[in-house]
Amino acid sequence: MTDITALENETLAAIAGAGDEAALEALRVASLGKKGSISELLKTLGGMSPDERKVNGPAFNGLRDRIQSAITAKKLALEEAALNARLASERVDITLPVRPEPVGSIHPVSQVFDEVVAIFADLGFAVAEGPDVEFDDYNFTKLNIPPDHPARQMHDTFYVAKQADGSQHVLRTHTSPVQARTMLAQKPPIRIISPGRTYRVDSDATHSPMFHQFEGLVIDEVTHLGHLKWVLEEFYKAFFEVSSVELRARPSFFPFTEPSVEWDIRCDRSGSQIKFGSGSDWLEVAGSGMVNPRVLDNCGIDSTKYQGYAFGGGIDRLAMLKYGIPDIRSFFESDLRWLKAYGFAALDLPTLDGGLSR
Ligand code: 2U9
Repeated sequence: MTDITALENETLAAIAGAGDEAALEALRVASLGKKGSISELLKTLGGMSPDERKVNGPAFNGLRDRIQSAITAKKLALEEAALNARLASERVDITLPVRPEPVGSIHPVSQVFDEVVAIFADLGFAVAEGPDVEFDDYNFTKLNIPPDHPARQMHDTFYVAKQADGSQHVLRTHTSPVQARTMLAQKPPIRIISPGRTYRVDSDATHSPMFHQFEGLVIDEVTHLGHLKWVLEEFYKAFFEVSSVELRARPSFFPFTEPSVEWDIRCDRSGSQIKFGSGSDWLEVAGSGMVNPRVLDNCGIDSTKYQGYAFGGGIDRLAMLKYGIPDIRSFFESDLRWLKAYGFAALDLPTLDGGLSR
């Protein structure tokens, strides 16, 4: 028995002193492994008389269990110590200042995109998104532009090869299909904007084959052109960061709205930079109208109960106006020197409280 006590004390002391997991594993093999000291001891039980086994059996097994528990506890302690050492050595001081030199910048189109979203969010509009490659049906037919309608020619569409089932896809020519999808998916009241990429076969200083639009849609039991005008005024005031704007309405035509209205904003072009809110010039800024009841019916909305207004404008064009960028093509040339000149500080998200553009 003295031998067993000595073996236990010796093994427990070695376990307590193990410096790492490899040393502990070596100790486990030396005591509990196939030829380990305790395993050898257990083997001697076979050659003992029943009386001897009655005394030594529980003693040997107890020894084995206590050594096993000590090894398990030590293993856990070593793992925890290793993890703590790693956490201490890999610690990152998140209070350190960012790199002093600016390493990237926000593209003006992204900046204006975020500004538009921030302003309309403040006016209670949710953002809706949809695919760039769209069904011909959603891009045109549901919006009251049936096949062979002359209005399709206004859109200079990029067509995608026909699908095996004969269905036709296009690169969306406006974000209007997002509104059609929203009306098909949810019940009024609806109050959304759909900013995003749009595509048309067109390229010059003021047109790009890929450009960005924002469109808005409000559907409720009572909506009218007065609401629409107020929303646009609030938007342009906030966007151009002026205390007042004046909008002028001109009758227009869009298949998806009836009546349709285009809006000009009062501006001053006498200086080197265009100014908004005063002056004797006018600049076209948006198209709009009351949603054509046919479009409501096509999109599952009861046109006898609900009515709505919609509007749309160009995001790239807004960026050109606000930040004095003369050629739309420069947005997409990936010229780093241009981005350095026109880019915005990263992490400086536009908010109405913190300031839209700084
Ligand atoms: C639905 C119903 C009506 C969206 C509208 C305009 C007028 C418009 C263009 C102006 C210049 C976009 O950037 S631009 O090319 N848009 O003039 N958009 S009304 O009307 C809708 C949309 C969806 C279901």
